[in-house]
Amino acid sequence: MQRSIREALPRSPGPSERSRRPGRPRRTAALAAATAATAGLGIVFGGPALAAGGSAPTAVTRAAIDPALVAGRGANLGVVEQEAENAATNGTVIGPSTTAYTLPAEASGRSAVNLTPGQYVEFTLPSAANAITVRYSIPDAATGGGITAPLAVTVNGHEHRTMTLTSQYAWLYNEYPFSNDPNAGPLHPDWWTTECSCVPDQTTPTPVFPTPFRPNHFYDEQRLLLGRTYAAGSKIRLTVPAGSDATTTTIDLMDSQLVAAPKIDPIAANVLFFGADPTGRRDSADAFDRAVAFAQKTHLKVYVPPGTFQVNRHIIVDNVTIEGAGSWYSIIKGHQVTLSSPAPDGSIHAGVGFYGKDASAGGSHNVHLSGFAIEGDVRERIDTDQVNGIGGALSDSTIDGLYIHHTKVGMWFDGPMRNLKITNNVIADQIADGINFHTGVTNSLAQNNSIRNTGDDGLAMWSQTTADSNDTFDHNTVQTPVLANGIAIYGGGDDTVSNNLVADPIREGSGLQVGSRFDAVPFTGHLWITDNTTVRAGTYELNWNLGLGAIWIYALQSSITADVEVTGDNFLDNTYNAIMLVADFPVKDLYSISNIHFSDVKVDGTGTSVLSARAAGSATFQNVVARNVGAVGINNCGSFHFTPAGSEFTVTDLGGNSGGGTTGPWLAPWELPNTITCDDRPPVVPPPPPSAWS
Ligand SMILES: [Ca+2]
Repeated sequence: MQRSIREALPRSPGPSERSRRPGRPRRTAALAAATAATAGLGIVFGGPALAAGGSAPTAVTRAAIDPALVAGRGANLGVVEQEAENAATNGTVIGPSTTAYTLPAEASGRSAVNLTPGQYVEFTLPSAANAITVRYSIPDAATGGGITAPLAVTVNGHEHRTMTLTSQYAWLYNEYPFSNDPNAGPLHPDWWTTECSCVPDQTTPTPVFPTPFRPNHFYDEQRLLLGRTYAAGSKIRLTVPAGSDATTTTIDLMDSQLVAAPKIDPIAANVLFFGADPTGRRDSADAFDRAVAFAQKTHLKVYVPPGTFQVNRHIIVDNVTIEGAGSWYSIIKGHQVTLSSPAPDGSIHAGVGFYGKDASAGGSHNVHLSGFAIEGDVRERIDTDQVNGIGGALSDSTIDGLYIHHTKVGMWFDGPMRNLKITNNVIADQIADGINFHTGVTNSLAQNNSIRNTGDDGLAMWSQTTADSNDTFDHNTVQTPVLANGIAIYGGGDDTVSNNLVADPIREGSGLQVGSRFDAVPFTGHLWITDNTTVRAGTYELNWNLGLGAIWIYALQSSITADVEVTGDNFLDNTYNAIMLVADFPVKDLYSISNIHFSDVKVDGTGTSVLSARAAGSATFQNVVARNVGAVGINNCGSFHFTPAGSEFTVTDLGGNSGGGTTGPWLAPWELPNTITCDDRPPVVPPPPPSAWS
């Protein structure tokens, strides 16, 4: 058994221990004319809505699950989600499948619809809408770099528009830090490689890997203002035109919403007054700097009217408010620029971003950003590049209602810094993380944000060298991180993760992670993980060849002994386990996990166990109710010594634990307190879809 367990664990630093670097990651009339003309909005205010189509709306979901099952959790941004696989189509439904490196696995709900030219998918609106967001995938170019292809949008058979889809920001390949080359062999032949269970350059004959090697990050999304409001019952049809260069167009989902009219602020330092070009043709970075400097002197806000503004570098913000007309109207868009020589911070590219001053220079304070979009142009992962949407250190500041797209990391903060509030933002299609509180970020909040398709953790607190403390991630929705975790807490103290909805993590991570890794300071004080819901997490870990848990508590660089309270959480449709506690095998006798407390938890559907314990330590359980459990309720391996004294991991039953599956109650007396029930790879029993608890 021990031999097989050793084989299941990675030999050498693999991608899951990839090096993580800082993701640094003319007035009213003219204004109105400029904004209407250049933004191409064509909004009709107060126009009549079309008559209802007369058929039932396409099923409305949240993270591809019945909204009733996740009520009160996740973000509420007035967006209605409808999955393509639930819509009318003459295309082909793909999935569901959780197999990494495939199109279904990265789709919301692990399912989508493939269209060939001429085919369509049609959504019937459940409520009035004037804007849609389409999440899709189209193929890469044969040698990488992406293609563009059209998608026709009609409403009730009229109002023909064409979206230009792109795969220029999708399709990464290979091992960390990934590549845009679909034809390359492994980037790291000196790494232990799971596909061959070998180190390729130490193996004879040298193994050959099929290309594309590890394709991922397939999807992208695009927003469209419909120009008027359409009533509930209207049918929005997405059709691939004949002759599209995309052999297959995959539609994952459509979001619809009612976008408010542009916000106008006449008493402000309007960037147009300072020379900004709302057509996006001329570079507006210097104009933004002038507006910011003027606003700082006069204590006015900076106002960004509707339009597209080209900015290809950082705008440094300190003691200033920058307010747009709304994230659908005020678009700040950059090209990636290759620097002639590296910047002092190591960047070799510049890109659009709003940055606080570096913490070593005191950071920035009193910065308030709201109501605009940041559209980046990042197509590859270079961890020394500072090409994030928001960066630097921002204390006593707020970030509200932004849309951040195609940057490396949506918001990456390097502390120490304090008292930042991040609310009501949408972050999509990132090369790396969604939001990262890195190094000494304290008393800060990320609330009611939507994060989708990140290339690394959706939301992270990373206490590298200095603790993040008294921070909260609350009421956020995180969907389809293609690598790593939905929400990850790496060290720190007295932090809270509450009321979030996390769905569809894909590989080398899971829904919620508590990890002593990446040189984080150890956990101290408490960590409250309260009233969150995960769905379709508990992912397969490729390097370990093991199923994870929807919540994954991982001791790698220190023991986890802080008071971790997991209360009121629901773990739904777990591909493998609901809960995994694991010390990495080489440190299993050095580090343990204890003082972990689960209460009032619901587990609906596990492919394998409720609890997989692969560490020394202990946990308590109270009112943990499970059903549709696919394997033995507790898979207890402890630290793998298998002595007559039983497992090194102790389970304490505090009462009220009930339910189970085909093997009996999940927490049965015979398993207590530390019966060895270790089974590396129990057969996976796919659970039925989650349903209401009566
Ligand atoms: Ca879908």
